[in-house]
Amino acid sequence: MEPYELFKATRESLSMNKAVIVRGFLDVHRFEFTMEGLEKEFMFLPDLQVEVHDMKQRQKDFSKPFVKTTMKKFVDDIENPHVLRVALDFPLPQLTHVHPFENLDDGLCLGWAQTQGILPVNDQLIRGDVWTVRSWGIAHHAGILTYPHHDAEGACTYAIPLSGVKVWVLASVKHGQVNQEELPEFVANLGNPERRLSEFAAQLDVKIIHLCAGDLIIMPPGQIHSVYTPVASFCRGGHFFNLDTMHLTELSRFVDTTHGKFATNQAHSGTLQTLCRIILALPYLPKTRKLYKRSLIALCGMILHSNAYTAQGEANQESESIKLARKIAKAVLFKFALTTEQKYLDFVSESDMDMFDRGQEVDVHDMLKGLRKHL
Ligand SMILES: O=C(O)CCC(=O)C(=O)O
Ligand SMILES: [Fe+2]
Repeated sequence: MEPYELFKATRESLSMNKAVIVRGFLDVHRFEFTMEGLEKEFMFLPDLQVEVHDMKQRQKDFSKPFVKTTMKKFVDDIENPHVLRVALDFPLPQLTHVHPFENLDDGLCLGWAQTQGILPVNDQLIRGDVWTVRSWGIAHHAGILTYPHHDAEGACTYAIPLSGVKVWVLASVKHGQVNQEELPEFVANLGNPERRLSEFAAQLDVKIIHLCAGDLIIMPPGQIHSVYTPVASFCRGGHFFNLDTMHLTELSRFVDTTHGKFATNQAHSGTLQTLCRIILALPYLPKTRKLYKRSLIALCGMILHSNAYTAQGEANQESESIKLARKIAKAVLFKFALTTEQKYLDFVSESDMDMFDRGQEVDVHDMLKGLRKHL
């Protein structure tokens, strides 16, 4: 398949809540999961302290699995049968998603790259995680299970094992089995280590994928997944936001807000800034760029009613970009007669609607163009 066709098909699948797998995507035969290999590939500093999850600690207290070690010691322990550890989230900002998939990242492509004529980036304090969540590495010792969860903040996630194998379990709620109101509790129960995925067989469609070195998986926002790593493995991946999956981002952030500490693995505070930047680009979208009703409304609602999505204990943010994005968001929601927060929340939680549906295509480009005067 031509790269551009592959990109378009992937964007379409993600917006329909379907994960995408590309076998043999990256040539990884030169990569070696040794300290030397990591130094060569990523310039890792062997003596730098890293915080890792230790499985003995996790067994004692599920919420406190952390221990400090060095990168070198972590890699040496791959051979040690008494130590079982995983190092999550090494930021690897030097990596970008591999072509053609870097263009799925509307936060970067539309938002941060193309709105500087509207609001210069140089004048804005940008949260560090805008930069660090976009690409990272995870390193596993052999035999580690990551319990079912969805990734934080309603981002899409991609992952490519560079070595080893991963048994990647994708779980999706069967049509009509769980409604929006029940979803936070349901996701929390799924992630409870005392429970088993098989207990939820009536409500879930489950697919088991063996992800080999070089294979790529891209998951839509909120995708429930559990991962077993049978042999030591290094995996690279990243998070991104896409305009056509905003209805799923909204749903996932709704779950995070309600049951945050169970359902997610970390918080990404730059999300709001990136979503604002995507909104600033809306008045400039060409007619060829399709817009879907529920996805567009969800994007605007997450900004205009941002307090509804602030994770417990997180401070509200105010900035020039939020003020400007709110003007656009308000006008869009007005167009759909969603003039109050309650009307908006009723719309996104409407029980007749499939909560994973992006909605019908809407012809609002002329209306959006008219909003350029606010910018
Ligand atoms: O590899 C794992 O154990 C977990 C990976 C994961 O959950 C992710 O990349 O989102
Ligand atoms: Fe995950």
